[in-house]
Amino acid sequence: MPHTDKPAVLITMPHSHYAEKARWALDRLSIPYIEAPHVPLLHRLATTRLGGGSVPVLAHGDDRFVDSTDILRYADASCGGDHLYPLDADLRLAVESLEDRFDEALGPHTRRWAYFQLLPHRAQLHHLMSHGVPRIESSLLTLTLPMVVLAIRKGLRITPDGAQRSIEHVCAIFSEVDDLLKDGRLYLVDGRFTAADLTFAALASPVLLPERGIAAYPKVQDVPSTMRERIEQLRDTDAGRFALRMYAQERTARHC
Ligand SMILES: N[C@@H](CCC(=O)N[C@@H](CS)C(=O)NCC(=O)O)C(=O)O
Repeated sequence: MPHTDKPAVLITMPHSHYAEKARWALDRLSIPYIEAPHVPLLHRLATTRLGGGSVPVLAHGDDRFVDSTDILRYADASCGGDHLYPLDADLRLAVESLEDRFDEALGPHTRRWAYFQLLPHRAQLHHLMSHGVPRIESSLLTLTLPMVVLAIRKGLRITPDGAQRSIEHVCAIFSEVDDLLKDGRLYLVDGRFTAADLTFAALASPVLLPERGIAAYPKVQDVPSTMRERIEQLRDTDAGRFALRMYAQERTARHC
């Protein structure tokens, strides 16, 4: 922990699932922090000032963490370790490799598919992207939303084909998790909640919309019917049920 009494500051966008991954870890380990949510594009003013780019960024004293995995490692180490990452080297490796796999092969695809579904629905999108941000940013988003949508469409290559490929990637990762769970285990590694479970559940949240999840997310009954049907299919898999159970049972504050 740095030599400061001030709480850490977590820069986020309200709908970001990587930000949710970091927020979950900080909440779980009861690390004091203040969240500073920003609308897309303006988030870069806050993150670049701290030496980062994407969200989340965590600033604590003089320390800066510009990637969700680094934030989880920092949170775990701040509490003496063995909370999100086992001390045992082999188990830690197993947790870290699943975390990397979900970071690389799940998070970008749940995001692309969900954006494809929601980008045409401007009122819902505005709500999603402005939840909790400074009022001035919420007003500005009314003007900048077309630019934000264009930037997201181009930057993440949001096309019908891209969305189709992404949902196939999501299903492949869900099948991998289904296979891991086949032996009846309750958690992915080490019989207890770790960064692997947290990362899977947080990064799957755009395709599951868990009730205790990201506050800005719409309810499943309010999303377009094609999106809702797919979400219901994914919820009805072992991996989907597992992620929802992690949200129901493990999205709680614990003292470290
Ligand atoms: N590897 C990064 C990925 C974070 C990421 O992709 N964040 C997205 C939001 S979900 C973002 O900030 N996109 C806008 C940008 O890159 O400026 C992490 O784990 O923190």
